[in-house]
Amino acid sequence: MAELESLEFGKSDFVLLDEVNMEQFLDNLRLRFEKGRIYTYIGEVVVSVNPYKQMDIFGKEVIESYQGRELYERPQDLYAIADAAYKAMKRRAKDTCIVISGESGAGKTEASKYIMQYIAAITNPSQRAEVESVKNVLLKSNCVLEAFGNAKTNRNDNSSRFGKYMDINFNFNGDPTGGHINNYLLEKSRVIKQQEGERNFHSFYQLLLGGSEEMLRSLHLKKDIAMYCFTREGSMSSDDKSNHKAVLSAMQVIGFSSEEIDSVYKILAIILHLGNLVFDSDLDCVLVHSENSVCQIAELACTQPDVVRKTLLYRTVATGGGEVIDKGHSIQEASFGRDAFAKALYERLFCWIVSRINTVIEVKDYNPLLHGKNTVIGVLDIYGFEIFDNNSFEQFCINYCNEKLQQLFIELILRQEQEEYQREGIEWQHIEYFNNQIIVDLVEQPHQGIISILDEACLSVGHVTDTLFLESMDKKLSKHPHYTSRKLCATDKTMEFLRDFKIKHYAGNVTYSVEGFLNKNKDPLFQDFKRLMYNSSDPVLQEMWPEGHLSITEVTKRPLTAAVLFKNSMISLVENLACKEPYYVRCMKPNEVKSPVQFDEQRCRHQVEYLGLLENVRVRRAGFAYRQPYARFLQRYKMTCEYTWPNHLMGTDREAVEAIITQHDFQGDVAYGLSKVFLRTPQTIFTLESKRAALIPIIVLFLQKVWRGG
Ligand code: AOV
Ligand code: MG
Repeated sequence: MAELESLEFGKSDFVLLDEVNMEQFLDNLRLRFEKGRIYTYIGEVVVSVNPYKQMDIFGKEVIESYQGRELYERPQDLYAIADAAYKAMKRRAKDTCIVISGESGAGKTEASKYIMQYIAAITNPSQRAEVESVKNVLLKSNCVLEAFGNAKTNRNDNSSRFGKYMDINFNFNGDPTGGHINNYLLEKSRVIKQQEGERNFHSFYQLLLGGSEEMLRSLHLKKDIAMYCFTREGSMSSDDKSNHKAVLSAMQVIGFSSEEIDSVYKILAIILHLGNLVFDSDLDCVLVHSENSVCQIAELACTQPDVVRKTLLYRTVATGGGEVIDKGHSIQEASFGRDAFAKALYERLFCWIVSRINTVIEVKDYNPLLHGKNTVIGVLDIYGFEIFDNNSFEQFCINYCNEKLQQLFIELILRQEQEEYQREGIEWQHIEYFNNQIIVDLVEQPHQGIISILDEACLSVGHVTDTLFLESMDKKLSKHPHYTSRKLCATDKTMEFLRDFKIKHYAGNVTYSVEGFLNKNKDPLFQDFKRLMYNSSDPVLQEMWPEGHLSITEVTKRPLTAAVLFKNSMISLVENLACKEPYYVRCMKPNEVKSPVQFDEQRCRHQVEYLGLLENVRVRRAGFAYRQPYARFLQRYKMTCEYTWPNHLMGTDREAVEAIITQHDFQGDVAYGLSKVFLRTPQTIFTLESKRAALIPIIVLFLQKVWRGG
């Protein structure tokens, strides 16, 4: 049976390939993709290919058919991974995590949703109300976070523009008791500007196209995305309207009060109105062109138009003598302030939504003495590796994050293998990998790394420009094998003005434009805006801006820069994941055109290469391709041996397994660990499977006879 299925649908596990090489790997992947088998194992890692069409392999019935069965006994699926992580957590009280990786548009977010649905479906069989409510909030949170944190990019119509790590807590029964969401660096520059063909965050379009007449009127908005500078670039989607309803209802289910929901939409409206503000100059002072918008912003922000106007046009500065004065902006400064304010408003709103969800799902009153050990499954869904025509600071951070996760994959997959062999008393064999640590170091190393150099540039006094930052990198990194700048390579004098640098990432070369790096890293926002928000009589706005109470003379400390904050959060994320038992889903994108039928061999080859999948297979096979606990192995293959069928009379399960192995003459291919039997070549398991398959009809006939009493 296994053989037959192999022929028709390809090999369900890449370790079963006759030979481990790119051609065989791709042939198998293509065959399975064409046959609708989008998941394939490498040992316990799942490789997933985006089907770009709805598959009927998800849902309640499928979930039911999975329960109680083991990883290798089911059609390969995401559910199996979720189930394995859940069982390890429940049976062995181990914290586990599911790390979903792959480039932008490969299917990570969809996979994470199926995993969450699976966990929700198999827990709380007794339907206890408080557990049901936790599950409900966990599931509904997705819809809200996607609305505010996802956007259409040129690579993915629903691209995650933030990183998300969700912990789900379980009690000793294995039922969810709560959770916690960590969010990582939202791509807030999108609020004010989008690349051609892209959109702002979904939330804006949902509000404009789905908001009721009454709501839009109260927000002074019109149902027309072309009227707003910040949404004009994007186009409508047929889902915006219905998604708005879904998000509203999700917020209600989660427990947002109606005042809070009002504040959320007011903030979106303030941002849209800010985008339409134009500054003008009249002799020696700068004016706001659009008085009407100023009044609307003031009304929505629960403050006075005069205060809003002043905040937009002046900033308070402390002079050397300790005096505080108002200094008028230039037009450029005023526009810069407006944009920084719009971005900051959105970012704070997003973080506030996450923390609001967290207060609802945070485990409360958990007493380990009373309730047993509290265990956790973490699910990681981040923004995937991406290359656009224009790559800036955000892509730099996103791609660095992917380097970190690749590094973790390398370490854990090697470490796990090594540990398993050691634990079982079996010798381990090393396989060569491309280790991307060198690129991680290029970015994050103290003093010599790009983030350090960037920070140094941001913190130095005097007029430092993006170009000076590039020069500083060129000086320090010119010999680094993964760094080049166009300027360094330029022979032609005109090339001196090029402001690009290139990193040879594990997943491909990316050229970044240094333009804006310094500003995005410093991320400055005039204190006046913070004070404006802190003084709002809207409690939600006020809560979002606690540092607004400081006066200009009290603001002395330089905050950490965006890149340093991001680096620190990545380091702690990786530490957190590394101490859990990891389960991996490696997502792949079959083509660039979102086609359900096209298998673009070159693109797939590239992904197999950089994801290190061949090496993954080799590591898995170099030692032992298959391993199974003695009891499980015995249960599956006992029918193939006269000494073990129907029941063995040996002392231990291990001895019974030895009897099966000896009967088939596989001694040379097998090692006996402390709790598991290890098979070196996949062929052995093939042979056993086909022997078993051949016997099944005979056994069924026999049993039917017995039942009929014949
Ligand atoms: P990503 O999370 O990996 O990209 P998504 O999960 O958003 O990618 O998937 C992109 C699109 O591919 C989805 O919107 C679906 O249209 C389709 N898709 C993915 N997986 C499936 C599936 N299992 N079944 C059907 N369609 C699917 V990014 O967030 O951009 O890194 O950063
Ligand atoms: Mg995503």
